[in-house]
Amino acid sequence: MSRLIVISNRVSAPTADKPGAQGGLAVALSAALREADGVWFGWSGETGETGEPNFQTFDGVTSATIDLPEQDVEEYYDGYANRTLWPLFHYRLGLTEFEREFQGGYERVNRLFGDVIAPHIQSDDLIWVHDYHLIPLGWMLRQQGLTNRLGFFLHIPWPPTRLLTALPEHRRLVDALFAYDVVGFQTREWLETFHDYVVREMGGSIGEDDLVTVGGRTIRVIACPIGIDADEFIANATSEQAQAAYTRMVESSIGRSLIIGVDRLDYSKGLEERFNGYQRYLETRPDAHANVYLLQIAPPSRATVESYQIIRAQLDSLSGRINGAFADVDWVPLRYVNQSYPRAALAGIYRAARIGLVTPLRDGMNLVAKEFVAAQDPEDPGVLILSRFAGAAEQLDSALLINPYSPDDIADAIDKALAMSREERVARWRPMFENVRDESVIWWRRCFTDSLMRV
Ligand code: GDG
Repeated sequence: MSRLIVISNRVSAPTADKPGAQGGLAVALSAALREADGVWFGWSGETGETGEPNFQTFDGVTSATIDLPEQDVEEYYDGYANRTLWPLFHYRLGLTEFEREFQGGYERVNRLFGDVIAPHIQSDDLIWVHDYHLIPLGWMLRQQGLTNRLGFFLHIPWPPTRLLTALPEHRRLVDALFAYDVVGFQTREWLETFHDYVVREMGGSIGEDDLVTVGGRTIRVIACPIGIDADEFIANATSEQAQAAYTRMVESSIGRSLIIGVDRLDYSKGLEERFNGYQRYLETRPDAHANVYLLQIAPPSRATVESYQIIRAQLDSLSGRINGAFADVDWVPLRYVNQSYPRAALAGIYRAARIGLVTPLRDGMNLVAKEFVAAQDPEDPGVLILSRFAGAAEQLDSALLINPYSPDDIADAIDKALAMSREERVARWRPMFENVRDESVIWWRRCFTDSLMRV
């Protein structure tokens, strides 16, 4: 059996210093690494001179991390990954920064990853690279003479061709993807936008059996939606910690319906639009006041990037305005919380909610939507309101699908969800639940690695 080598910007496998539960991706990949005697490579998150990777094995999983010099972190991670590719790939041209230094840093760090990792690769290892931080890594590894089976999975959307061509080095970036044998996207939609680029910009062709050819090179390009560790999450939702969180929510709700939002604080998640939609609901349905409240959990992320500081300040002021305008002596319409909660507690909170409000403006997949579905009580499930622009909408199509840019759409969906009969809630929830259970994160991992093993 071949070893599996996973490479991502950060390693999220549990280690001796961070032994706790780490989310579905870490669980699924750790299980695969444990079985296949593999290694997970990535940046340690620390700044310093890059030396040999620091190998450690915890709970049967080996991780290997390197430090990066401060300038590399600024140009590669804060710069090209988070100020250039992230906004551009989420259709936010206005937030995208084009700096030659960022692109230089990106290539430098990808080359560094290649140099450091290549000596540790054995000839029949299966290599799986993750996400937009490391697009050129496959090419760098080929430069080192590696002929291994190489796969790449993109966790975020693939942008429309006309948007992508705003990136000065777009062709170079996409050319690098052709060093891989298998490239995976979250949805059919991102796959088709990629095909469009290949045909229009590269003069390539799309063949049978997911094959894509440009020049003399053919690779397999697939759609393979990521899922959650459904069994773990279902068990989570009825655990003691979840029960405690559930009771805490129910008691503090005093009969009011809870609407829940959970997101990293990121401008792609449509938090401002969500608050505006909720405000529209409150303005237009004065009779419903005091019967509902919105709990938004939003732990800060990427706080060194200016666009994240701006969105945070905007949400602080918008949440203050909403509460100032609508709150009563015994009712606060919006509880806005910038801290993170343990996964089991989140599961209990999802279960206590009447509505899950998931309104990204663009999202590769969105796992919160799937976690919300998994956590519901089958006899009396809550309603998922989901942005049609989340990758998850392809699978969770019996949710109330909305346009997150429209405050009226959001307000109407809240109204509809609160009035929905139990029968309709169950009928909408069941197919979503079956999807979340069947197309789990383990299914996703197999979907990708099976494809890679066929090479
Ligand atoms: C990228 C893509 C794609 C959030 N708050 C807390 C907490 N979370 C957890 C959620 C969920 C995860 O963070 C967020 O996952 P998402 O999928 O929603 O979003 P991104 O972080 O943007 O992830 C995305 C994903 O990659 C996987 O491919 O779906 O489209 O953008 O699991 O529960 N977890 C805990 N406390 C919190 O307060 N413990």
